[in-house]
Amino acid sequence: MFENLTEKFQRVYKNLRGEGKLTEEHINLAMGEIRTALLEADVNVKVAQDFIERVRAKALGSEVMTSLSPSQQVVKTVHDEMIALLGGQAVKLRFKSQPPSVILMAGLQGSGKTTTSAKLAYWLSRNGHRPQLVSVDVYRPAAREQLKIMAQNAGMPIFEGPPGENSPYELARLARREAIMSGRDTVIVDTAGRLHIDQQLMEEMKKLREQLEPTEILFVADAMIGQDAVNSAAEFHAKLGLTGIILTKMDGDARGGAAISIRQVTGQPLKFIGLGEKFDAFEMFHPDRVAGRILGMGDVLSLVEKAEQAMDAKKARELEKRMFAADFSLEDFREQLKQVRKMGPMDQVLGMLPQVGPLQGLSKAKVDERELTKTEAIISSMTVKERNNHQIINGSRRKRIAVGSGTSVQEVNRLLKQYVQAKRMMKTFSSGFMGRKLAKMKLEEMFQGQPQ
Ligand SMILES: Nc1nc2c(ncn2[C@@H]2O[C@H](COP(=O)(O)OP(=O)(O)OP(=O)(O)O)[C@@H](O)[C@H]2O)c(=O)[nH]1
Ligand SMILES: [Mg+2]
Repeated sequence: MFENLTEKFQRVYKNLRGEGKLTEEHINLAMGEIRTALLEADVNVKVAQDFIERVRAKALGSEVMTSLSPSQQVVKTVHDEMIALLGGQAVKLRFKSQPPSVILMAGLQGSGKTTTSAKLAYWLSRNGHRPQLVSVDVYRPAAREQLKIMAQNAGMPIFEGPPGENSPYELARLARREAIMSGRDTVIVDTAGRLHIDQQLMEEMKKLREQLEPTEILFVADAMIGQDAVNSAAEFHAKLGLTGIILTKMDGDARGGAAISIRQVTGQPLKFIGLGEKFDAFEMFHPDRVAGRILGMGDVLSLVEKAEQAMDAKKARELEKRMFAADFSLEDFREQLKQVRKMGPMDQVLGMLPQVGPLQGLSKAKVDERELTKTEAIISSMTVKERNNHQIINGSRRKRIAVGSGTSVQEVNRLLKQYVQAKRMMKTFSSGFMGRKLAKMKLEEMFQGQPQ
C-alpha cells in the first residue's frame, strides 16, 4: 500500500537532506513536490492543499530543535501532520453498556461488506467479544450463502433465519433476539450493496437504523476506487450518519489517497483496514503506524525517537539546574517521579533512568515501588500552590492531603520533612562534586521506604 507515495516522500527527503540551511525557497520547493505526490496518490485537492499549508507554516515558523537538522525538522513536521490528518489516535468501536450492540455495515456494491463482516466478527472474538453475524442482503441470490461460508471458515456463529424469510427487518430482529438468547454481545449486520446511492435502499438502511439503534454504522470503502469512494462516503454520511470507516483492499496497489481524504471529508474516524481476502487479513487502524508506512517507516521513526529523547534529556537538564539552585519544588519532585514511572515497573526501568538528573544511578535494590506510589499520591493530593510552596501546608491541609491520598498524616509529615531536608542539603552543597553526591544520597534515602 502507498508504495508510490512513499517513494515520492523519500525523494523529497533526499533532496532536502543535502541542504545545510533551509531557506523559504527550499521549503516551498519541497512543499510543491509533496503536493504533487499527494495529488498523484489521489488525495482530495482541498485536503492536500490544507496539509501543505499546515506543514509550510510549521516548517517556517517552528522553533529550532537543536537535535535535528533543518531538513529533518521538515520531515518530522510532515510526519506529525500526517498522523493528525489520519485522525491522531486510533479510535475504538463503541458498545452498549446493555448488550447486544449492533454494528451496521454500509457501502457500495463490491466494496467488501460481506468479507469485512466476517473479518470483524473474527477480530471481535479475538478481542474479548462474542459476535453474532447476520446477512440482510435479500436481493442478491447468493449473498446470504456467501456470508455463511465465510462465517464457517472463520468459525463464527451466523444467524440464517427461518427458510423463506425475506424481510431484512425481520431477519435483523430475529438475529438480535437470537444474540440475546445465546449471550452474544455484538450483532454484525451485513447489508445489501448498491451500485450508487439509490432512494429505496437508503430508505431501507434508515429503517434498519431506527429499528436496531446500532452503536456503529461503519462505511466499508474500497481503497482502490479512490475519489469515488470519498464522494459516496460523504453522501452516506449525510443521509445515514456514519460512525466510522473501514478501508478494504489496502493490500492492493491502491494509491491510498482515499484513505487520507475520507476521514477529512466525513469527519468520521477510520477504524479498521482490510489487507486481503482471508478472514484474518484485518487490523485496527493506527494513524501513527499508517503514517509511518506512508512516509517510509525506518527513517522517520528513528528520527522522531531521536527528537523525543533529546526533549526528555533537555527537560531533565532543566530540572537538575533548578534542583541545585535549591529551587526544587514538590511539583518538580512529582514530575521527576512521573517520568521515571512512565517507563515501566522499577525492575525494568533500571538502566533506562535519565542520564542526567537526581535519579541517575539509583539502584534497584534501594527503590521501594510502594513508597514511590505513596509519594506520588501524596504530592498529587496537594494543590498547585502547596506544591510550589510547602510552607503553607499547615495541620488542616495535611489532614486533607492524607485523606485525599489514602495515607496518614504521619506519612504526609514524613514526606514533607524529607523534602525539606533534601532541599536544605542541596542548598548547602549545591556547588562541587561532593555536594552533589551527598544531595543525591539524600534523595536516594527518600525513595527507600523507611521502617515505620
Ligand atoms: N485483496 C482484497 N480483497 C478483498 C478485501 N476485502 C474484500 N475483498 C474482495 O472483494 C470482493 C468483494 O467483496 P464482498 O465482501 O463480496 O463485497 P460486498 O460489499 O459484500 O459486495 P456486495 O454484497 O455485492 O455489495 C471479494 O472478491 C473479496 O474477496 C481486501 O481487504 N483485500
Ligand atoms: Mg455482500
